[in-house]
Amino acid sequence: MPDTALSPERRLVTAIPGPRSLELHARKEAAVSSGIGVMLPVYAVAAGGGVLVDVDGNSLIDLGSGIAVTTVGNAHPRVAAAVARQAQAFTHTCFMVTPYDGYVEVCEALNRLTPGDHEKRSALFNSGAEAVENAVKIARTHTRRQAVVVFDHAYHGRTNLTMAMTAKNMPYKHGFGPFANEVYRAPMSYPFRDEGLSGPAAAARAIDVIDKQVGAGNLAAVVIEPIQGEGGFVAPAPGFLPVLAQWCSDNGVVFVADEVQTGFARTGDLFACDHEGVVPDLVVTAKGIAGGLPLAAVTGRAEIMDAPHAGGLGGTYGGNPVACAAALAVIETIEADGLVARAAAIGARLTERLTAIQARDPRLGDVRGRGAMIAVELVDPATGEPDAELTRRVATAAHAQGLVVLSCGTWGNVLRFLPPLDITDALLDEAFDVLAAIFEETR
Ligand code: PLZ
Repeated sequence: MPDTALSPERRLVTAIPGPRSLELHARKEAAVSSGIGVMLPVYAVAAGGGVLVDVDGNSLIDLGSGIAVTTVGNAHPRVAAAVARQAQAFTHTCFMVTPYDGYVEVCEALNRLTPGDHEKRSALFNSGAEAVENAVKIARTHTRRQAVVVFDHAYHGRTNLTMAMTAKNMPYKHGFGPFANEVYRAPMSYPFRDEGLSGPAAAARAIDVIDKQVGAGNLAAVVIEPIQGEGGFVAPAPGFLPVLAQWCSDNGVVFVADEVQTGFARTGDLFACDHEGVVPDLVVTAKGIAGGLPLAAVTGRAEIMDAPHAGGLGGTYGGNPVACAAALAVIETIEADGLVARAAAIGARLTERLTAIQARDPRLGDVRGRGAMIAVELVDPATGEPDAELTRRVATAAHAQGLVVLSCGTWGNVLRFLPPLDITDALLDEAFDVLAAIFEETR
């Protein structure tokens, strides 16, 4: 049996993926729909402390957190204990049948922690996409309007309504239409590709499109990721979000922040909106909220959240008690372990490492992001054209050397780094030494 012990180190004992992973992957190919893709077919047996151990005994440095989910650390002891305790008490009753206090407590915490000190209410769901859909339902009942505005490069999910809201065709939408209607797209602030357009000017450009093509009187909600995730870690220029939020407020439009990827300490603030003091009407959270258990939420102004008729929102599993126990442990951990500050420190470290590589290598077109949500956009230095091929080569080489790195971006040319916040500086430094060498080798 290979040694699969968890220790905070990069340890390569076979090729990546190793023979046991390959065996499991052959079974996957035979049993799992090929519609479910796998980025790196390394089959996990344990994870935590910034590494992931596979069935062959390899230990990989985790720079992905399962797509920004295990922010407090994988199998964090406080989360694992809370889950075990709750699972032994009861696993489900359905909150809509016979409720329990964990659900209420999570809502109280969300109401307290999300931006703004107005009176709030929350509702719990299972996935980010489901919560985004519910935010739209709530905004529509509140405003009695139908249109929804989203942005270029946006990602909001894979359900029918959220596919319509997501920008990128491949792989999310191709062949899956027809899509929900009354969804309109506005231009995003994308500093690297906007040629110096300021945040307020980019907001004016978006507002003009919204005003001329939709009309505020028809518009229920503007839904935006404060830093776009799948779309390429696009952080809008300063002033973009505040101007947009103010326009929404002036026009009776519900401003919805999709903080599914950015929320819960990820960006070096508890929520990315906090960075510019933006107070959304509704905030959508998921991913990092529960340390890996499926949970999502919509939180916002009481008068908006209470607009749907009684019984109009819900679902069998929404706010499952085990997931709620995990969320309460996550919230406690963020505070106890000082994780907001830790995310900011990780961001500073990664930015420094990447800008050092960038100084010698113009293919690194843009280093951006905040906190433990940092990315580099790779381009052809001569033309500035996106270089997806280089991105693939670097990611593949990184995987082979035991780094779990993800790519993203409309053009597939962005490498993104989303380490769990319990990762050590030593592991981060080792990972970026490996990456620096890969950039040298791919010249
Ligand atoms: N909103 C901002 O990032 C999920 C998608 C992975 P679910 N992002 C990862 C994939 O390829 O399916 C996401 C997000 C933002 C909504 C969602 C959707 O969250 O929990 O995946 O439904």
